Amino acid sequence: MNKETHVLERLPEGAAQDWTIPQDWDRYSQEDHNTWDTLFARQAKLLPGRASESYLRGLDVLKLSKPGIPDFEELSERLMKLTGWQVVAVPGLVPDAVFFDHMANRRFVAGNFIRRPDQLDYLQEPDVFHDVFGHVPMLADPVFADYLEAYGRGGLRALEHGSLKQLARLYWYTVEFGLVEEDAGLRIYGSGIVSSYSESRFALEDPSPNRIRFDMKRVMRTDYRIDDFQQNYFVIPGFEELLRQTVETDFAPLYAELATLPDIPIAEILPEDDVITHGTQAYAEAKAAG
Ligand code: HBI
Ligand code: FE
Repeated sequence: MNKETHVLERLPEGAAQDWTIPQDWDRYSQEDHNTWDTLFARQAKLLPGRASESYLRGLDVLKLSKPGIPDFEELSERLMKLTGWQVVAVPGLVPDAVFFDHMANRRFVAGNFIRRPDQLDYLQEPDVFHDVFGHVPMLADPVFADYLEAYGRGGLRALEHGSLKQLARLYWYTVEFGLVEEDAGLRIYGSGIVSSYSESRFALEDPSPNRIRFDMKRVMRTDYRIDDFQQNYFVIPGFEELLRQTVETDFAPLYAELATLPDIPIAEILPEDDVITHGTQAYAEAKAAG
């Protein structure tokens, strides 16, 4: 999931003008399907009681437990009926403008390859397990579906303002690594967490990371790491509130204001933060000490 590096620069041969490619479902080997099934079984056991109700409902209504790598056409048909979204295949990390344009039109781009059996726990580029298992269930939630479309439109505007860095942090701390406070307690919904065997427990249960109530401006100032577990998780009160703030925020003045404010170092807690867990940062410090 290292997004800073391997973004494709030129339209690959065989890709359409919108950078999509056929999923080519028939080309997956039995080993590929087995990898999906292994990853699926591992996560399915961990997620009840940890993942958001919306996420678990999406997994169920989209029938993602069916064995083997999902066929995007079949998946899109189900998703289209629920929220009007589709899943399209791309050959890797596509340019930002392409990524946002698909999103603004309710098309979620997904890698069509799957990690090798010796890479079950870590890989740099988003594969079909991260993209489909991690992201797509949330798109069956009508409110989250609207949020991601609004984000896509916001991304296109951020490109014009040169404020992509700030907006990308919003994506990171919600879509990829977000937590939500539900009646039953804290739950995970970020794709990078729900698709990770170790981070799905770390994000909720480990004393190391900070867990801070979501504030749009604060999040947009906060650095993040792409190489290891997060040191901060931001907690939304619900998806309605996330959508409301995203739609109601006038981003042009916000970007202008952000340009005058310093970035917030990764693990720093501010006096005005609404803190749920003041993390020990023991995990990150042990890693840094080698
Ligand atoms: N392309 N396929 C793909 N998947 C991503 O998550 C992605 C991308 N291109 C750009 C991008 N993400 C990020 O740079 C934006 O979130 C800012
Ligand atoms: Fe992702």
